[in-house]
Amino acid sequence: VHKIMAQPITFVPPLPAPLDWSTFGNANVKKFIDNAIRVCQPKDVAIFDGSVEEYHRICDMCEMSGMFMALNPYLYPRSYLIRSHPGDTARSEARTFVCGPMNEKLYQVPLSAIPKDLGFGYGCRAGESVSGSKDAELNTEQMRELLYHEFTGCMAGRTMWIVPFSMGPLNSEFCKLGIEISDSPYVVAHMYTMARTGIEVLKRLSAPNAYFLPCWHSVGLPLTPGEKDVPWPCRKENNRKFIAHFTTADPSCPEMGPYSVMSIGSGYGGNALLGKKCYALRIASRMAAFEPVKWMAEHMLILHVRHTPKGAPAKDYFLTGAFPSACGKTNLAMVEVPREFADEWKVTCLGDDIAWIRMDTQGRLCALNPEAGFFGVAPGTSNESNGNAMAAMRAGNTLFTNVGVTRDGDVWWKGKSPEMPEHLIDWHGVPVETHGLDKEALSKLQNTIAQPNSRYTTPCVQCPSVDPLWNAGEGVPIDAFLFGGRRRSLTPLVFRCPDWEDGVLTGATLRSEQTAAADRPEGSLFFDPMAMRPFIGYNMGKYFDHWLEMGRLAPNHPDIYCVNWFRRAKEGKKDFLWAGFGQNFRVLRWICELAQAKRDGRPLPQANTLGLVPTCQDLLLDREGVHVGPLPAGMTAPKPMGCSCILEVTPTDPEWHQELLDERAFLDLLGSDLSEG
Ligand code: GTP
Ligand code: SPV
Ligand code: MN
Repeated sequence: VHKIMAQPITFVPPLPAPLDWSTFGNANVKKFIDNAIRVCQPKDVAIFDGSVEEYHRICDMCEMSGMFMALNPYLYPRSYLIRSHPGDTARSEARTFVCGPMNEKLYQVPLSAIPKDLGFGYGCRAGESVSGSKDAELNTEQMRELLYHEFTGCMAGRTMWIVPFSMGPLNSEFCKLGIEISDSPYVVAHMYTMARTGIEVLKRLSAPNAYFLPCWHSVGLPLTPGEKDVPWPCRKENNRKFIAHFTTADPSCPEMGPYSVMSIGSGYGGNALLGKKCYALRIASRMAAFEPVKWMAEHMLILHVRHTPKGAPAKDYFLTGAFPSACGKTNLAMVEVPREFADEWKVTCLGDDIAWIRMDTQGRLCALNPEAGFFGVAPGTSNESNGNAMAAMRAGNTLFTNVGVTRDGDVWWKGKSPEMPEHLIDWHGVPVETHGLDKEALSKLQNTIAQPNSRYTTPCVQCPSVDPLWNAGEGVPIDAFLFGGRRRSLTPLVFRCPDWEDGVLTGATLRSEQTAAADRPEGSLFFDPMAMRPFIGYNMGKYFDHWLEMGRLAPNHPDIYCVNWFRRAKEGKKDFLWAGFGQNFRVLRWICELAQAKRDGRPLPQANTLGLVPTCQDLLLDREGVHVGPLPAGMTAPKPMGCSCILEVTPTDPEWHQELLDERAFLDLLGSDLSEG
């Protein structure tokens, strides 16, 4: 209790003498670091060696400085709560820039010409249309100049950490290296969990030709001598944040290749952990399309379904799913098989956010998770909805950002338990009393305890359902790609696209209701092609072409499905019609059965105009949504999961007509960049 309520302590213990950075790395590494030190002018420089001791030392140091607050070690060993600045809680899409070669555009039309209600006028911009503010249009070289200006002296009074990291296991052909320089110990601690860091990466970087992505990160708040730091340094003004991706060589160091990332002003997840969305999606998607051997970098979970029918050998299926931010990737990746299926079926997790996909010699597309940890949405996570995530957190080494905390050092957010604990401290650090409040007031209050985009960060290995192959480095052959968003109407629970081209069109016109994961109005409908709209690192039309090409290159490509866990009743109660979470396994099971039918060469059932929609029976439900079929001994029939209306598709519904018009208008925005294919 004392620790959690304590005011920040200003004394920071001195670190042991840092490793000498000049003793490792090839010529480019040295040049990058020399340059970064010269530009950022930090107080001192330290290499993060990736050891657990070093990680603990950073956590201790952050605890002393007041940035990290230790949680109850009996509940969450070696775990901390961190409260960000209230204006720095999500990805800043409007401040994210992809700077292409001159004249290259991410979109064919000027951003100003895109109607806002098509949900397309935000996010990445490139080349000629890079703009720092409404009135200033900058080209790539001007943008680089601006970022160098912003970084000049930005680390005064702070330690610059050098974090060499690998996305993907080092023994893997998928693996890509990077070096992130950062003045945020929060970022360093997160990189330890989310990426592979350490001596082996350092050694690899000593090879003369070793490639790494130069990643610049700073909170952008230099300290004057004697100035007291704040618990969460960042830039308060949104328009002073920049998350810039360069895709052309820096004229001052062309030998480092075309790519670099420069991020300043935010300390939050996807803005600051540059291996994640910046490298593994934006830069990697570009590498994937432009390298001679084509591959894919997608915003996808990866899971493994194993079916062991009684008396028969086990059958394995691998699935990936692309859902926009906060639409259910982590939860599906860790899905728990309901008891009624647990005798024969098992689901294990390979990744929850990003998939790198390459074709194998058999023409299959194989996926690998380049990350090493989970950066999961806290609200809604409970022992009931995602026991695997809860167990992973409880195993310790977990960093919580912007959640609430109880008197006894436990964490809390809406949905963690049905009842709200009586004494809580909300994510702003303000004590909240629930005593004497009525039901309605209590329910309102629940939403304010944790920030809606509050997160937990925990290592993959701690997830009880982690797949034995998650770290193998080879990639697993995918049977099905799932696309899905939050749609309150129209889209049924699941349908199977007739073929690859149709599936690509379905993915390209994916729409979802905006969530709290980015800085845009919540609830509004946005197009989010392949759940990649904020992460495509090049022209969107070319990205769709790349998808079509991958289907042609890989004869044994996966089938494509579309799912929607979020349909609601048209009238009356507006609750979700489908129980979701563990019950989503019914959909996975149906997909695996179709994959097996395909392997066996059996014909598939007839499809309607949209694609193939299962019957209730296919999901082992009756029309009221009650489980049909045998139950394990002692188990009573569980309550309904949903009803048959979640499978209904009504082509005559005028909303469908409008949907198709909107899709056309959206695709028309790509103009001549959209190929005939
Ligand atoms: P990012 O990490 O931001 O990319 O999000 P994500 O796609 O991993 O989403 P996540 O699994 O964290 O889920 C986001 C929110 O949706 C959480 O509050 C979940 O509780 C909720 N959610 C996930 N799956 C389901 C589901 O099947 N049904 C319902 N109703 N809610 C779900
Ligand atoms: C998302 O927004 O898709 C996330 C969180 O997974 S972040 O790492 O911030 O991008
Ligand atoms: Mn997630």
